Amino acid sequence: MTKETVHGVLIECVQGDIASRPDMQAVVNAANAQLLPGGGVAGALHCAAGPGLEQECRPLAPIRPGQAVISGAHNLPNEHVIHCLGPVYGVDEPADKLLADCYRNAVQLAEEYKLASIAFPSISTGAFGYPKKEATEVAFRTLVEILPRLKALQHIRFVLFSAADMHLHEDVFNALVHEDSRNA
Ligand code: AR6
Repeated sequence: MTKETVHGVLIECVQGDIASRPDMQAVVNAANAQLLPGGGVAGALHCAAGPGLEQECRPLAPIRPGQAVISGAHNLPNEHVIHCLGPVYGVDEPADKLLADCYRNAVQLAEEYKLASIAFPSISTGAFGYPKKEATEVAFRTLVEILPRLKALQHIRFVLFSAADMHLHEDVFNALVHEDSRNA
């Protein structure tokens, strides 16, 4: 597990299920356009949240690739769910910009709601087929760029399902943070 404070924000990568993060104010959903339960992260979050989440989301749908919307967390142990629609790899273009928009828009919503902590899954890297290393680089590059401007957020956590995905995130993050500090 990697933990490092960058520009006053604690960034960490942990292995596990994003639906059981009781110490985070917001969890991010790798959603579908209709904000329906689905599989993967969306399935796990809706299952733990209960039917109230689907009901609350209905009028917020559909969303476009790169967009983020916020809801309550219902039976999840959090205050909010931020739903992002990642790009379907090879279909929604430019994929890197749309994926970056997801992270940027999710963080912006967290800031608007004055949330101190947010947990992200690796958006688009499951059913949507985005290559994991490239997606991880987009995620961290986007976040590292906006860290200096954050006011409310103090803690960003990546929750990765597999040990391999966690190590990939650690490696990409460490490389990028050291590149960032060399350029500072
Ligand atoms: N906790 C953390 N990470 C998870 C979990 C979990 N419970 N479950 C899967 N992952 P995906 P996408 C990882 O498919 O690619 C859904 O059906 C997974 O290994 O959830 O953005 C929706 O309804 C992968 O690395 O999201 C959409 O239709 C990553 O989370 C579509 O999939 C994202 O996998 C969204 O596809």
